Amino acid sequence: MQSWRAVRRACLILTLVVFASFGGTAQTVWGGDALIPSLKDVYAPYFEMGAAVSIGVLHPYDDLLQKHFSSLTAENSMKFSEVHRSPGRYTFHAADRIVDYAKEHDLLMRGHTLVWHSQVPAHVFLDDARESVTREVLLERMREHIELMMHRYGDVVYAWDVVNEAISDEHNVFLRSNSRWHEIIGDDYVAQAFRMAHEADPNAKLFYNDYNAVQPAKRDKIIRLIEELQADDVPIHGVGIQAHWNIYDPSVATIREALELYSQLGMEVHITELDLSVYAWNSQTPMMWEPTEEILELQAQRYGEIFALFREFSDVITNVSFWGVADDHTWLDNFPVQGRKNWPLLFDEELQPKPAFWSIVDF
Ligand code: HXH
Repeated sequence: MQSWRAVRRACLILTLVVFASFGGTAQTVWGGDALIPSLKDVYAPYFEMGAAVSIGVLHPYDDLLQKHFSSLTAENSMKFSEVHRSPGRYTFHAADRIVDYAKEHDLLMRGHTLVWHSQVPAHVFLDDARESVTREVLLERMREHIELMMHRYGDVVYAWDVVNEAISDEHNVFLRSNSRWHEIIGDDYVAQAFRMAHEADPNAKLFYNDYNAVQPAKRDKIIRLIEELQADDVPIHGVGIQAHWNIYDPSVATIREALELYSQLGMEVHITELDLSVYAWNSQTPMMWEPTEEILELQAQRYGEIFALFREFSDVITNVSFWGVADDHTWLDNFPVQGRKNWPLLFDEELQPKPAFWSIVDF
């Protein structure tokens, strides 16, 4: 395989020489950007390359998005709370803008997400007297929402996270208990959502999406859920592994084991929300003001190993999407600790490729 780093170094030297002899024109002749390979081109033989976006980054990230990615996800704009904040008040502006951008630039879109316990307004579960609605009413509202979203965006969105995060993290608990969908509808709410989604758009690929999805206890519960759905002939076409990981965990062996088991379900796997936090999850790792070189190298090495694994499983992994584009904007800046900066992505705060970028294109 070609070594992009060596090619880049050679070109850089050449650029400097040309620059020295012809003055200011060199930059336009050799334009630094051309030396950076396109992620989506490098990975075209393996899977789609995606990124989560909000409308605010479409313009600043325009070059990066068009050069490196073949798929987009709306980070927040398609969530229930964004499109239907209060009864009868629909706000599609942001989602429409992202979908129009995807259309304009010929990008695929993943739809995120239809049925989730979080970022869903309370009114969905309440009647006019502010009492909980019945199962029948909630099923009707679920159907309305699913149809609304899938009909509006079905021409661009090719895969939907129909249900997000339904499995409990608690030992010996199967479905998450703090979900109003689960509380009011009951255990079959997941199956109901998938059936409604398939009726709304029979061509859409329907995914179940979750975090901690390679952690053995949760992984096994996700697999059990999917096997139960399959046994009941519920239309489901893929599993989404969020992959909010960090530079220490989970181990490559743990990820491999999970991919092997998920492969056996006979469905597609999407890596839906990839990022590698520089802090261990929920741990006491010290706060940094800047990532050190060692940390960036460790992150690069981890990204390299993880993408080698993804390439190995490219017969089942069909889309790998990052939860963001560059380190200047990431949801991890405020999570789990408010105000704490993080650097989990492939491009730095100046939108330049990081060591992690080179380690996944240089193989
Ligand atoms: C994802 N959840 C969502 O799918 C996505 O829509 C959102 O934009 C970002 C991430 C990941 C997540 C899951 C659980 C969670 C936080 C984030 O809850 C915790 C709360 C405290 C400590 C640990 C987890």
